[in-house]
Amino acid sequence: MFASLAALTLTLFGGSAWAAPATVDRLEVVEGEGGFGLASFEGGLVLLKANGDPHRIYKFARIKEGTPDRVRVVDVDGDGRPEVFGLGVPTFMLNKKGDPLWDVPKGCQGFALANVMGDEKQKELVCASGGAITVYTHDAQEVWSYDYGRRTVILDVGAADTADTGNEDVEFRIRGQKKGFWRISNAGEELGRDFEARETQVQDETGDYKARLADLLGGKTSFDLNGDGAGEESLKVEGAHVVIASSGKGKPLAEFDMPGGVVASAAVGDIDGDGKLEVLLGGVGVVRVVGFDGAVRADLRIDPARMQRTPVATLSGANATGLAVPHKADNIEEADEEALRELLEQKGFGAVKACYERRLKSYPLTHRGKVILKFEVDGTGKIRGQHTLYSDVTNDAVVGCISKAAKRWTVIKTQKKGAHMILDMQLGWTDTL
Ligand SMILES: [Ca+2]
Ligand SMILES: [Ca+2]
Ligand SMILES: [Ca+2]
Ligand SMILES: [Ca+2]
Repeated sequence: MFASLAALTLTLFGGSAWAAPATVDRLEVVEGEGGFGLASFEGGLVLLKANGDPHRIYKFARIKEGTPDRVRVVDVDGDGRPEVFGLGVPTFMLNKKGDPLWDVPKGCQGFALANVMGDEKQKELVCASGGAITVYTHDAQEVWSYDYGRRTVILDVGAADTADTGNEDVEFRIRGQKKGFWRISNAGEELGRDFEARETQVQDETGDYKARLADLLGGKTSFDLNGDGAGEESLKVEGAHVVIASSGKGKPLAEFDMPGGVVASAAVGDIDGDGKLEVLLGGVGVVRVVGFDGAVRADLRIDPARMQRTPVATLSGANATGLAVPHKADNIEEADEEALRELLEQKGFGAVKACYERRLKSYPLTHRGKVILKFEVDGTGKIRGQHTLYSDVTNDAVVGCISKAAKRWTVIKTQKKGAHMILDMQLGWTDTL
């Protein structure tokens, strides 16, 4: 009787309450202005600041087939600083700020970075999804797409300069066909199948990550942690015991047991650009940030089930012309402002916020950014037209929703023909662990 009750309890709570925290099996430091640490684990990645605050959190599921890599860190725009790619469902690329620039919601079953066109320094993104191969520029513009039909599953995407043109052709394998690769020219024309793959994929910036990690954790890699130019520091890990040794002095700079009992990953780099290095250590459900002085700066809890994205929508500017009734107001500009404020307080901006919130809930990779909309107001105070003056939130659903909401607004004090108002909005989010 007891046994069956225990089994029942496990079944009931197995899904959520017993979920294990994620093991951080890869850490990187992306240096430079606005730099960050990158922690990757099954279920997502976290970008973090030097003080240990989460900067951005991205959750994504593993693609069952294809590449075992979960993240790739490669400089695709040629500015010397790597970009971060999440390879799963969704598959995405982050810009310098750590914000989404490009994404494929269903994920790429096959993914490659190659010089398909133009400058060699600027890599193109090759994504196989939904039976099609699509090439994008480093800044997310579509170059060409080749459709093999929805039922085709494309795997093992690569690229090679087979015709010695300086640009690479795309190669791939289709599921169920063991031999022979298909090839498409760099211009998107099918060259046929049964080729032997000559794949020359762009390497991850971090090279052979696991070999490098072993050297780092075994104390073989030394670094000048405190920036004094002398006394090289090194990291030695035995089980959960961590020693940051300084060869110049007898006493270690830091010595502790890793919370959670395991060190699964490590990285050393200058996250905040102050010239002194930080050490990141990843374990089960935790990332520890150690400062140049050996002090523990933060322990971040890594549990995908607890991670939250909260939308933040703010009105950074608004102005109106012609809303106020001229003969009723002494100061037209003030009266216009008053009318606009009334509208926004009573019904306006809440609707804008709701539009962004709803979209972010259904798709967490919705872009962040600025949206400036101009609304035309008719003599009855109704919104009659809307123009997008600026938007880097490249999602029409958000702007469309705002536009729809605005049609229900009424500007109470308008009388004048040709009245309009301009709303300058900032749409984004904050992430918490
Ligand atoms: Ca770059
Ligand atoms: Ca290129
Ligand atoms: Ca030193
Ligand atoms: Ca630093």
